[in-house]
Order: sequence, then structure tokens, then C-alpha cells
Amino acid sequence: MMTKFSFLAGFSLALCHFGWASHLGCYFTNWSQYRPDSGKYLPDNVDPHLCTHLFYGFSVINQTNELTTYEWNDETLYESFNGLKKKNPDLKTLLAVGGWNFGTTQFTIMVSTSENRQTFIQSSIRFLRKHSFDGLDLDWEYPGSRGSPPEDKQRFTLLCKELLEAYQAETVATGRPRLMLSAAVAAGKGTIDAGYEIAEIAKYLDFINVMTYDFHGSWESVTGHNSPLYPGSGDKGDSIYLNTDFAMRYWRDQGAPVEKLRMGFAAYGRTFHLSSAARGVRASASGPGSAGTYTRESGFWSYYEVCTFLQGATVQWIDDQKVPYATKGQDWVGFDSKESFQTKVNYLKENKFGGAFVWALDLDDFTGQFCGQGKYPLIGQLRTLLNIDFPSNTTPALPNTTHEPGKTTTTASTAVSHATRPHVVPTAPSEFCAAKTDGVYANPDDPTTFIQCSNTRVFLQNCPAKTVFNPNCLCCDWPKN
Ligand SMILES: *[C@@H]1O[C@H](CO)[C@@H](O)[C@H](O)[C@H]1NC(C)=O
Ligand SMILES: CC(=O)N[C@H]1CO[C@H](CO)[C@@H](O)[C@@H]1O
Repeated sequence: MMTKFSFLAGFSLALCHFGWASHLGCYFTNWSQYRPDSGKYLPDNVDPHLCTHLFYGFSVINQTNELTTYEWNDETLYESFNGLKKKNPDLKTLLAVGGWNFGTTQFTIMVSTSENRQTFIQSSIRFLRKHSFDGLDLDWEYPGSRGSPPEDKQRFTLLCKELLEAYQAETVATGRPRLMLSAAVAAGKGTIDAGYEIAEIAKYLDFINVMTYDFHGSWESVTGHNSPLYPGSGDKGDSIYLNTDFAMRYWRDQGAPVEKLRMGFAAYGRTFHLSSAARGVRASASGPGSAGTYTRESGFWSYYEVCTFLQGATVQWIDDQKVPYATKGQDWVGFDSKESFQTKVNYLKENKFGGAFVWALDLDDFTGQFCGQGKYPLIGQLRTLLNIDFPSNTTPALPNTTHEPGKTTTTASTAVSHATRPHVVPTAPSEFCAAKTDGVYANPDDPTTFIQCSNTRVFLQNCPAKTVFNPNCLCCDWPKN
């Protein structure tokens, strides 16, 4: 089984590395449809060429341990959401299950027995296929925390393993591209320790969205930034862990391959009400700032609400943490800007993390009417900085880097366009695979294809356009001239 995974995985990675194109995942939320006026956000507002992966948040697990809808109109929204792939065939969509409000109870019940897990896993295949999603994103917040018992840490690993096995089996049985599997995971040290066998789950997940935000907020008694890149000079004790750099390194150093790690970017800020004359970082605060006109949630402003606030506000750059904050009256907001996104993307590239994801589409200035920076200023900035370019729009540049064979087992998400995606053609058992171990082999008759052997059955697969099979890396590679 695993030989096949590694192969398919390596194959995709090879393409991603060419010219360094990265992943940009963007979350859509099922509640942004309820915001008033210009804040209302529906799948029709999504620019299909903005992100490489879209996540629909959130679906839920019901009492019979099956994956299902939450909102009365989710099925309608799924349809327009997945309809975006007609406008951009390279786009991948994943259904996110869980989320903060969903909590942990239903996850705990679902992972508690092998039978419950299988019920969920099989329901997810039916449900994702029925609604034309390309994969599942596990947003359990969090295994081993918030009421979830300690043993859920190991059970979460089992869930990831069994999900991948089932998705792979479905591919072999149907010849359809395998469903992707990802997870949105904690960035806080204690929550990570309680929840994840990092090196284990990293084997089964195609990629991992590390939620590197919500580090500070109005639940604390002093001001602090929502998503700092580095620790602040005032951070003492466990506070030194509350930043993006720590979280990303912690995931990496415990065995998650950098290629699979996605760094979280926040298109929102967290607010405080200042309670003294101090106005900087770690100034005393008494609860949240005023609620946003559109998001109407205390302590939280979308980027477009921050833009409105910035008129007449004092903006400061936190030098050690590489992020800005602004104050006006008694309100304090730590937010992200095009500048902080630039610094963070530089960091992401230096550390070779596999990409970025953003929370959330509906929080950026998606209409362009608030910030005077065009539509989607923050996510558009990410897209540009990450060199995202869909093959359908332009001819891909040929690589100047060679493929690294040692790194071929790391990610299975693919940025290959629909038109050129390899399709699996199962055939009857044949001579070729009869005496061969499971794995992939060059096709002596045609280098633009390769042969996959599984249980002595032959699967003929196409390399994407312009590439040929390279027996050295067992991957499709640009032709060597
Ligand atoms: C749970 O969701 C599935 C859809 O995946 C549905 O068929 C089933 O009836 C639901 N069960 C309950 C108890 O609502
Ligand atoms: C309106 C609203 O908040 N909708 C829901 C979207 O899905 C999640 C599942 O996590 C629910 O908890 C939300 O309440």
C-alpha cells in the first residue's frame, strides 16, 4: 500500500518544486452569509483564481457518526462553492469538519471505536463524492483538550491512518483521483503536546494547517498581538511560545516535513479596551474593544473593519514581533497588513514551509470598498508573494532546479491542472506486473506514461503534459535535454 502512496506523493511534489510554486489555502465560513450589507459573503464572492485550495467551514459529525451538513442551506452553498472549479479547473476544494464551536464531544465518540471510525470514514467518502469535494480537512479543536480525554491523541492518529487507507482503497477501486486529507492543528505548545503524535500523523496527512493566530486576545488582561511572527521583548515564561515562529518550528522539529506544513495567516485583528494611559504592547486592558459593524463579534475585527478604524488612529509597528497594532481612544487592535504578510512570507520561504493558508476569505476587503487597496488586498498579496500561478493561465516556466529524490515522500496535494492530471486506468492483470512487487515502473513503450503495479494488477498512468517518467526518482519530471 505505502509504496503507492509514496509514489503518487512524490510525483506531485516534483511538480510543485518546479519554479517554486507554493500552496495557498483559503477558508470559507458558513456564517459569513449572515453578515449585514457589504459584509455578507457567499460562494459567489469567492474569486476562483485567488487560492490553490479552498476549505469549506464547517461540516459536522452527527449522532450516527456520519459526516453531514450544519446549515439549512449548506448543500446549495456546496454546489456553488464546488462550481468554482468550472471557472478554475486547477482549484481544489476540501470540506472542513469541526471548528471551534463544534467542540470535541462528537469527535471523541466517533474515534472511540474502530466501528465508529469506519462509519465516519465511509460516510465521508460518500458525502465528499456526492458534493464534488476533493478532500477532507479535519478541524478538531482539539484532540486531548477542551473536554477531549488524553487517549484521543492516539485515536486521532488512528483516524488519520484509517482515513488515508480508505481513501487510497477507494482510488484503487474506482480509478478516481484520491481524496486529499488535511488537518487544521493547534499552534499552542500545551495543546500540541496534548493532541498530536506529530511524526505519525504527518505520514498520513497530505498537509497540515498550523493555526498560527489567536495567540493573544481580549481574554487576557494586557494587550498582545493576535498573530506575532516572533516573541516580544516583554514575553516571559510560557508566553515565549505564543508566536508563529515557535509553533512552526515546533511542528517541524517533532517530525512534520516542512513541505507539508502550511503557515496560518490572519485576515483579521484582535481588539482590547485599554484601561490605563499605557497604549503599547502589554498595556493593561479590560476586555474587548467595540464590536465590528459587520462581524459583530466582540474582540474581533475583520481586516476591512480594521481599515475603517485606521482612519485617525495611531499605527505602530512592533519591531521584535514584525506586526502592526493601532490605537484610537480606548481601542487597541493588533492586526496584519500587507507589510506584515510580506515579512511572514519571507520567513516562510526561508524555512521552506510548503505554503500558507488564510483565515478567512470573508474577512479580507473582498469588495475593495473599505481599504482603498483593491479587492482582496491581503490574500492577493499572499498570492503574489507565493508565486501562485495556475498552469491554465500561463505556460509554466521550466525548472532550473533538479528534482531531489530524497524528498519524494512528502506531500500528496497537487497543483497539477485538471486537464493534465494523470488518470488511473485499471486494466486486467497482465504479464508486466505478474512477478513484480507493488510499486511504479517505467513503461518501456512510452516515457510519457508509467506503470503502477498493485497486487499484480496493472495501472497505466499518464505523466502531466510536457513531463516524462524519470526512473531515478520514480516520478514524472521535466525532460532532460
Ligand atoms: C447523519 O448524516 C447522514 C449523512 O451523511 C444521514 O444519512 C443520516 O441520516 C444522519 N443521521 C442522523 C441521526 O441525523
Ligand atoms: C451560523 C453559524 O454559526 N453556522 C455554523 C457553521 O458550522 C459550525 C460547525 O462548526 C457551527 O458550529 C456554526 O454555528
